[in-house]
Amino acid sequence: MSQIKLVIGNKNYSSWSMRPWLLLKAFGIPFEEINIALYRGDTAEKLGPYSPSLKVPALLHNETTVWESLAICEYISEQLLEGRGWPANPKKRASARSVAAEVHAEFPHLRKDWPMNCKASVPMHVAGGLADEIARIDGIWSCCRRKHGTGGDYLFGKFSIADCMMAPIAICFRAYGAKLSLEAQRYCNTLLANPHVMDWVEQGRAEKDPTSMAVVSGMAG
Ligand SMILES: N[C@@H](CCC(=O)N[C@@H](CS)C(=O)NCC(=O)O)C(=O)O
Repeated sequence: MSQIKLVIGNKNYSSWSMRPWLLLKAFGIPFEEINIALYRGDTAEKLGPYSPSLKVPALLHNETTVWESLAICEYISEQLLEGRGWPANPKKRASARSVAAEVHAEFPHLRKDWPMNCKASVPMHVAGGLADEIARIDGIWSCCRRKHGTGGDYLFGKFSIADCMMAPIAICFRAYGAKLSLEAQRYCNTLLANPHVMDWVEQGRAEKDPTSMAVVSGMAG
C-alpha cells in the first residue's frame, strides 16, 4: 500500500505548500498532512528529517522524497495520476507547463509586496514592477481562458496543475484588491469558489499563529 505524506507550513501564508496540497485534494488522493510552523526558532530542526532544502512543501511517497512545489506536482501527476495533472492535449499541456513554470520562477514583486495571507483584506496601492506583474498574470489568465479554456471553467478547461499554481495568486488578488479584466476576474472567482481552495482559506484563517503578522514585512512565500 502506498503511503503519501505532504509536509506543509502554515496554511495562512504558505502559498508554496498550498499548490501540491490542492492537487492531491482536487484529485481525491488520500494523504497524511504534516504541519510545521514556519519562521520559528525550531523550524529548520523540525523540517530537517523531511525536507533537504529545509523548506516546505515536501512530499514523502514510500521511499521517495520530493521537494520544490512544481517538482512535487509533476511527481504526483506522473506517479499517482497517470499524467492527469496536466491537460491531455499536447498544445494545451505545453502552455500549461509554461505558465506553471513562469509562476514558479518569476513574479518577485508579487511575492515580496503581496504575500499570501488568508486573513488579509486590505486594498493596497499598486505601482511599478508589481503593476507589471499583475498585468502579466491578468494576460495569462485571459489568454489561456480564451485560447484553451473550452471544456470547463479552469485555465485549460478542466482543473490542472496550472490552476494549483495560480490559486494562491487569486487569494492575494482578493486580499489586496487587484483590479482585473472581466475575463481574468471571472477565472479568479472560479478559483476562489473551488471547494478545496475555500477549505484551505478557512483553515488558514482559523490558525492562531503569533508569527502571522510577519507577512506584512514580506517574509512569506
Ligand atoms: N521554491 C520553493 C519555495 C519554498 C518556500 O520558500 N517555502 C517557504 C514557505 S512558503 C519556506 O519553507 N520557508 C521556510 C524558511 O525559509 O525557513 C517551492 O516551490 O517549493
